[in-house]
Amino acid sequence: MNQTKRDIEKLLDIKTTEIEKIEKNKKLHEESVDITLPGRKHERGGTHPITLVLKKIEEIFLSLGFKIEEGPEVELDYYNFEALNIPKDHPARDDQDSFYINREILLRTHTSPVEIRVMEKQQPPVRMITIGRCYRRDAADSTHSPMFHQIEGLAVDKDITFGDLKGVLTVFVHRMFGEDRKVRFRPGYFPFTEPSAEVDVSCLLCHGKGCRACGYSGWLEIMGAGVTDPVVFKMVGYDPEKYSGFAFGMGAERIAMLKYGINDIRLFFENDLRFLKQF
Ligand code: 2U9
Repeated sequence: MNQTKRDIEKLLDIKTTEIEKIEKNKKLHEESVDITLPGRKHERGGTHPITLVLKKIEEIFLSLGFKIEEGPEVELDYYNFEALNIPKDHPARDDQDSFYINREILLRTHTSPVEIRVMEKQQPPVRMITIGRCYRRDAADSTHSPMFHQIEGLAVDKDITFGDLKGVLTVFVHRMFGEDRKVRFRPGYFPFTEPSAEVDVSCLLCHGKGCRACGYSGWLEIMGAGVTDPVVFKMVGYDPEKYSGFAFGMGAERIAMLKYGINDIRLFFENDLRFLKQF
C-alpha cells in the first residue's frame, strides 16, 4: 500500500513540475517586452489663450493695488439686474437675454453682481477686480458665444474722479498691448455708471492709420467704463455724498482676439489642438 502511495506521489510530483514548466514558459512568452521599441510619449499640455490673458490682466491689476474677488455664476435677479439700476422694465435687459432657472434665479449675464456683493459686506475703500464666466442666450457666431469671460473692476473711495479712471485704464492698456498704444475715451451709456465711456485702443495692425481690421477708423473698442452711479451706492448703503468711484468691464475673449489676431470666438471653445498648440 505504502509503495503504491509513494509511486503515485512521485508521478504527481513529476507531472506538477512538468505543468509548472509549461505555465512558466507560456507566461514568459506572453509577457515578453521588446526593449528595442521606442518609449511612449507623454504630450505636454499648454496654457489656454483665455487663461493667458486672464493671468496677465490679474497681474496688472494686482500690481496697481486691486484685490481679486469671486461670486456665484448662478445668481439672483436682484444682484444681476435690480441692484445695478436695471429694473424689470429697463431696455438694457433686452440686450442680455438670459438663462433663467426660475423667475428670480438665473445664470449671471455679467460679473457686475460681484461688485454689489462686495460693497454689501464691506465699507470703502474698495479696489477690486473680478474675473469669471458669464452666460447669455446668444446664438454662437464669430463674435458671440453663450458662455464667455468677463473682467470687471471697481474702485470706491473719497475723491475718486474720472481722472483716476483714465489713469488706471491707460496704464492697463499700455501694459496689456504695449507702451506705444494710444487710448481714447468716447462717451457711452451703462445703467450703472454716469458718465460712461467706451475705451478704444489704437489699431494694433495699422497703428491708427486705418485698415480693414479697425474698419478704417484707426481704433478698436476694448472695454467700457464710467463713474459709478450714485443710485448704485444707495442700493448698497454707501453715502454718495461722501464717496465716489469708477468701474470698468471687458470681455476676455475680445481682448484675446485683439491681442493674438484671432477672428472667430468659437476657436476658444472647440479644443482643436492645432489652434491651442500655437500659444
Ligand atoms: C457696479 C458698478 C459699476 C462695470 C462696467 C462696463 C462698463 C462694460 C462690458 C464690456 C464688454 C461688458 O463683456 S462686455 O460685454 N462692460 O462696458 N462694465 S462699466 O460697472 C459696474 C459694475 C458694478 C456695482
